[in-house]
Amino acid sequence: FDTKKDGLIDRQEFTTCWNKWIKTIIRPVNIFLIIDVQNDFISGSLNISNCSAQQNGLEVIEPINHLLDTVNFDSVFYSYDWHPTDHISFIENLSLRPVDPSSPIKADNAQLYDTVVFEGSPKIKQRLWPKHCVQDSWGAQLYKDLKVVDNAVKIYKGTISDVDSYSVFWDNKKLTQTTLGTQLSQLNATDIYVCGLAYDVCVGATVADALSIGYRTILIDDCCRGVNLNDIENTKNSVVKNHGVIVQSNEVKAMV
Ligand code: VGL
Ligand code: ZN
Repeated sequence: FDTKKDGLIDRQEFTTCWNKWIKTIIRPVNIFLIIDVQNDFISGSLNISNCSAQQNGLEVIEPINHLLDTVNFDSVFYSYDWHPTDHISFIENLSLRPVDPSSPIKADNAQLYDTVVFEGSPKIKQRLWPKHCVQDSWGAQLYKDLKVVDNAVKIYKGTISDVDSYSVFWDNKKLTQTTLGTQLSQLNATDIYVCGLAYDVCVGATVADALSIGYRTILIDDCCRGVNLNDIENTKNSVVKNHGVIVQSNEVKAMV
Protein backbone atom coordinates (compact mmCIF):
# COMPACT_ATOMS: atom_id res chain seq x y z
CA PHE A 1 0.00 0.00 0.00
CA ASP A 2 2.98 2.36 -0.35
CA THR A 3 2.51 3.33 -3.96
CA LYS A 4 -0.33 4.77 -5.98
CA LYS A 5 0.35 2.74 -9.13
CA ASP A 6 -2.37 0.54 -10.60
CA GLY A 7 -5.07 2.45 -8.77
CA LEU A 8 -3.95 1.29 -5.33
CA ILE A 9 -4.52 3.89 -2.66
CA ASP A 10 -1.58 4.93 -0.47
CA ARG A 11 -1.19 4.09 3.20
CA GLN A 12 -2.60 7.38 4.46
CA GLU A 13 -5.72 7.07 2.36
CA PHE A 14 -6.10 3.45 3.37
CA THR A 15 -5.79 4.31 7.07
CA THR A 16 -8.36 7.08 6.74
CA CYS A 17 -10.82 4.86 4.88
CA TRP A 18 -10.34 2.07 7.37
CA ASN A 19 -10.68 4.10 10.56
CA LYS A 20 -13.23 6.65 9.42
CA TRP A 21 -15.54 4.60 7.23
CA ILE A 22 -15.01 0.87 7.24
CA LYS A 23 -14.55 0.29 10.98
CA THR A 24 -17.41 2.67 11.68
CA ILE A 25 -19.73 0.61 9.52
CA ILE A 26 -18.69 -2.86 10.60
CA ARG A 27 -18.14 -2.09 14.29
CA PRO A 28 -20.71 0.48 15.40
CA VAL A 29 -20.48 1.90 18.92
CA ASN A 30 -24.05 1.97 20.23
CA ILE A 31 -25.11 4.51 22.83
CA PHE A 32 -28.42 4.50 24.71
CA LEU A 33 -29.43 8.03 25.77
CA ILE A 34 -32.31 8.25 28.26
CA ILE A 35 -33.56 11.81 28.52
CA ASP A 36 -35.00 13.45 31.65
CA VAL A 37 -36.97 10.54 33.13
CA GLN A 38 -37.33 12.57 36.32
CA ASN A 39 -40.02 12.76 39.00
CA ASP A 40 -41.26 16.23 38.10
CA PHE A 41 -42.19 15.20 34.55
CA ILE A 42 -43.96 12.00 35.70
CA SER A 43 -45.71 12.88 38.93
CA GLY A 44 -44.38 16.26 40.06
CA SER A 45 -44.75 19.92 39.19
CA LEU A 46 -44.38 19.52 35.41
CA ASN A 47 -46.36 16.28 35.21
CA ILE A 48 -46.81 15.99 31.46
CA SER A 49 -50.23 14.39 31.89
CA ASN A 50 -51.46 17.92 32.74
CA CYS A 51 -50.28 19.18 29.34
CA SER A 52 -52.43 19.21 26.20
CA ALA A 53 -51.50 15.74 24.87
CA GLN A 54 -52.41 14.24 28.29
CA GLN A 55 -49.78 11.53 27.98
CA ASN A 56 -48.55 9.47 30.92
CA GLY A 57 -44.78 9.68 31.48
CA LEU A 58 -44.88 6.56 33.65
CA GLU A 59 -45.46 4.45 30.55
CA VAL A 60 -41.85 4.87 29.37
CA ILE A 61 -40.39 3.12 32.43
CA GLU A 62 -41.23 -0.48 31.53
CA PRO A 63 -40.06 -0.44 27.89
CA ILE A 64 -36.86 1.45 28.81
CA ASN A 65 -36.08 -1.03 31.62
CA HIS A 66 -36.72 -3.88 29.21
CA LEU A 67 -34.20 -2.43 26.73
CA LEU A 68 -31.64 -2.01 29.52
CA ASP A 69 -32.13 -5.66 30.50
CA THR A 70 -32.03 -7.16 27.03
CA VAL A 71 -29.92 -5.02 24.69
CA ASN A 72 -26.15 -4.89 24.82
CA PHE A 73 -25.43 -1.16 24.40
CA ASP A 74 -21.80 -0.08 24.58
CA SER A 75 -22.68 2.75 26.94
CA VAL A 76 -25.77 4.15 28.66
CA PHE A 77 -26.29 7.88 29.30
CA TYR A 78 -28.96 9.46 31.55
CA SER A 79 -29.67 13.17 31.26
CA TYR A 80 -31.07 15.42 33.97
CA ASP A 81 -32.93 18.69 33.57
CA TRP A 82 -31.10 20.45 36.41
CA HIS A 83 -32.15 24.03 37.08
CA PRO A 84 -31.11 26.65 39.65
CA THR A 85 -34.08 28.14 41.58
CA ASP A 86 -33.90 31.46 39.72
CA HIS A 87 -34.09 29.77 36.30
CA ILE A 88 -35.48 31.79 33.39
CA SER A 89 -37.98 29.07 32.38
CA PHE A 90 -39.98 29.18 35.63
CA ILE A 91 -43.20 31.20 35.47
CA GLU A 92 -42.66 31.91 39.17
CA ASN A 93 -39.54 33.91 38.14
CA LEU A 94 -41.24 36.10 35.53
CA SER A 95 -40.73 39.24 37.62
CA LEU A 96 -36.95 38.65 37.89
CA ARG A 97 -36.21 39.71 34.29
CA PRO A 98 -37.59 42.52 32.11
CA VAL A 99 -39.91 41.38 29.31
CA ASP A 100 -39.02 43.07 26.01
CA PRO A 101 -41.53 45.60 24.56
CA SER A 102 -41.62 43.45 21.40
CA SER A 103 -42.94 40.43 23.30
CA PRO A 104 -46.38 39.42 21.94
CA ILE A 105 -47.27 38.25 25.45
CA LYS A 106 -46.82 40.87 28.16
CA ALA A 107 -45.64 40.04 31.66
CA ASP A 108 -49.04 40.97 33.11
CA ASN A 109 -51.00 38.34 31.21
CA ALA A 110 -48.41 35.63 30.62
CA GLN A 111 -49.78 32.14 31.26
CA LEU A 112 -48.15 28.77 31.78
CA TYR A 113 -46.71 27.38 28.51
CA ASP A 114 -46.79 30.80 26.81
CA THR A 115 -43.65 32.04 25.08
CA VAL A 116 -42.40 35.46 26.12
CA VAL A 117 -39.49 37.54 24.86
CA PHE A 118 -37.08 38.75 27.52
CA GLU A 119 -34.80 41.75 27.05
CA GLY A 120 -31.22 40.96 26.13
CA SER A 121 -28.85 41.05 23.22
CA PRO A 122 -29.91 39.04 21.47
CA LYS A 123 -33.43 38.93 22.92
CA ILE A 124 -34.40 35.67 24.58
CA LYS A 125 -37.52 33.75 23.52
CA GLN A 126 -38.57 31.56 26.40
CA ARG A 127 -41.50 29.25 27.02
CA LEU A 128 -42.79 29.45 30.59
CA TRP A 129 -42.99 26.25 32.64
CA PRO A 130 -43.88 25.64 36.26
CA LYS A 131 -40.87 25.50 38.57
CA HIS A 132 -39.39 22.04 37.95
CA CYS A 133 -36.26 19.92 38.28
CA VAL A 134 -34.60 22.23 40.78
CA GLN A 135 -31.04 21.03 41.45
CA ASP A 136 -30.87 18.43 44.26
CA SER A 137 -34.66 18.41 44.79
CA TRP A 138 -36.86 15.30 44.78
CA GLY A 139 -38.44 16.41 41.50
CA ALA A 140 -35.06 16.34 39.77
CA GLN A 141 -34.28 12.76 40.78
CA LEU A 142 -34.76 9.96 38.25
CA TYR A 143 -38.07 8.15 38.72
CA LYS A 144 -37.50 5.47 41.34
CA ASP A 145 -38.46 2.48 39.17
CA LEU A 146 -36.17 3.44 36.29
CA LYS A 147 -33.27 1.02 36.18
CA VAL A 148 -29.85 2.70 36.46
CA VAL A 149 -27.10 0.46 35.10
CA ASP A 150 -23.54 0.25 36.41
CA ASN A 151 -21.07 2.59 34.69
CA ALA A 152 -23.87 4.85 33.47
CA VAL A 153 -22.90 8.37 32.43
CA LYS A 154 -24.97 11.25 33.83
CA ILE A 155 -25.36 14.52 31.96
CA TYR A 156 -26.79 17.71 33.54
CA LYS A 157 -28.37 20.47 31.48
CA GLY A 158 -30.24 23.72 32.04
CA THR A 159 -27.83 24.58 34.85
CA ILE A 160 -27.34 28.24 33.89
CA SER A 161 -29.96 30.68 35.24
CA ASP A 162 -30.37 32.86 32.15
CA VAL A 163 -30.63 30.29 29.37
CA ASP A 164 -32.78 27.18 28.97
CA SER A 165 -31.47 23.95 27.50
CA TYR A 166 -33.76 21.51 25.76
CA SER A 167 -31.08 19.62 23.85
CA VAL A 168 -28.74 17.44 25.91
CA PHE A 169 -25.89 18.75 23.68
CA TRP A 170 -26.26 22.52 23.74
CA ASP A 171 -28.25 25.26 25.44
CA ASN A 172 -31.08 26.85 23.44
CA LYS A 173 -28.77 29.68 22.26
CA LYS A 174 -25.98 27.23 21.32
CA LEU A 175 -23.52 29.15 23.49
CA THR A 176 -22.60 26.45 26.00
CA GLN A 177 -22.25 22.68 25.74
CA THR A 178 -22.81 19.91 28.21
CA THR A 179 -20.17 17.19 28.43
CA LEU A 180 -22.22 14.91 26.12
CA GLY A 181 -20.41 15.81 22.88
CA THR A 182 -16.91 15.19 24.21
CA GLN A 183 -17.90 12.00 26.00
CA LEU A 184 -19.45 10.59 22.81
CA SER A 185 -16.32 11.53 20.84
CA GLN A 186 -14.07 9.83 23.37
CA LEU A 187 -16.10 6.64 23.00
CA ASN A 188 -16.01 6.85 19.19
CA ALA A 189 -19.81 6.65 19.29
CA THR A 190 -21.49 6.01 15.94
CA ASP A 191 -25.13 5.18 16.74
CA ILE A 192 -27.29 6.98 19.30
CA TYR A 193 -30.57 5.43 20.49
CA VAL A 194 -32.70 8.15 22.06
CA CYS A 195 -35.78 8.03 24.31
CA GLY A 196 -37.42 9.74 27.29
CA LEU A 197 -39.30 12.92 28.21
CA ALA A 198 -40.58 15.13 26.82
CA TYR A 199 -40.92 13.81 23.26
CA ASP A 200 -41.54 17.16 21.61
CA VAL A 201 -39.24 19.22 23.85
CA CYS A 202 -35.95 17.76 25.09
CA VAL A 203 -36.05 14.51 23.11
CA GLY A 204 -36.85 16.36 19.87
CA ALA A 205 -34.13 18.99 20.38
CA THR A 206 -31.52 16.35 21.26
CA VAL A 207 -32.30 14.15 18.26
CA ALA A 208 -32.08 17.20 15.97
CA ASP A 209 -28.61 18.03 17.34
CA ALA A 210 -27.41 14.41 17.14
CA LEU A 211 -28.44 14.32 13.48
CA SER A 212 -26.78 17.66 12.76
CA ILE A 213 -23.51 16.37 14.24
CA GLY A 214 -23.81 13.35 11.95
CA TYR A 215 -24.58 10.49 14.32
CA ARG A 216 -26.75 7.65 13.13
CA THR A 217 -29.69 8.58 15.30
CA ILE A 218 -32.49 6.21 16.24
CA LEU A 219 -35.57 7.55 18.03
CA ILE A 220 -37.41 4.89 20.04
CA ASP A 221 -41.01 6.04 19.65
CA ASP A 222 -42.77 3.95 22.31
CA CYS A 223 -40.17 4.96 24.94
CA CYS A 224 -41.14 8.65 24.65
CA ARG A 225 -44.09 10.70 25.95
CA GLY A 226 -44.70 14.35 25.20
CA VAL A 227 -46.52 17.61 25.79
CA ASN A 228 -48.39 18.49 22.59
CA LEU A 229 -49.64 16.13 19.86
CA ASN A 230 -48.94 18.54 17.01
CA ASP A 231 -45.42 19.14 18.25
CA ILE A 232 -44.83 15.39 18.62
CA GLU A 233 -45.93 14.91 15.01
CA ASN A 234 -43.63 17.74 13.87
CA THR A 235 -40.75 16.17 15.81
CA LYS A 236 -41.22 12.83 14.03
CA ASN A 237 -41.52 14.46 10.61
CA SER A 238 -38.33 16.44 11.08
CA VAL A 239 -36.43 13.35 12.30
CA VAL A 240 -37.38 11.47 9.14
CA LYS A 241 -36.63 14.47 6.94
CA ASN A 242 -33.15 14.74 8.47
CA HIS A 243 -32.41 11.04 7.87
CA GLY A 244 -32.97 9.83 11.40
CA VAL A 245 -34.71 6.52 12.05
CA ILE A 246 -37.85 5.99 14.13
CA VAL A 247 -38.35 2.52 15.58
CA GLN A 248 -40.35 0.72 18.26
CA SER A 249 -38.48 -0.76 21.22
CA ASN A 250 -39.11 -4.34 20.10
CA GLU A 251 -37.03 -3.64 16.98
CA VAL A 252 -33.92 -2.44 18.81
CA LYS A 253 -32.33 -5.71 19.91
CA ALA A 254 -31.90 -6.87 16.32
CA MET A 255 -30.23 -3.56 15.38
CA VAL A 256 -27.54 -3.41 18.09
C1 VGL B 1 -38.32 19.71 29.48
C2 VGL B 1 -39.83 21.42 29.62
C3 VGL B 1 -38.96 22.15 30.41
C4 VGL B 1 -37.97 18.36 28.96
C5 VGL B 1 -37.44 20.43 30.27
O1 VGL B 1 -37.16 17.65 29.59
O2 VGL B 1 -38.52 17.98 27.91
N1 VGL B 1 -39.51 20.23 29.17
N2 VGL B 1 -37.78 21.64 30.73
ZN1 ZN C 1 -36.57 22.46 32.24
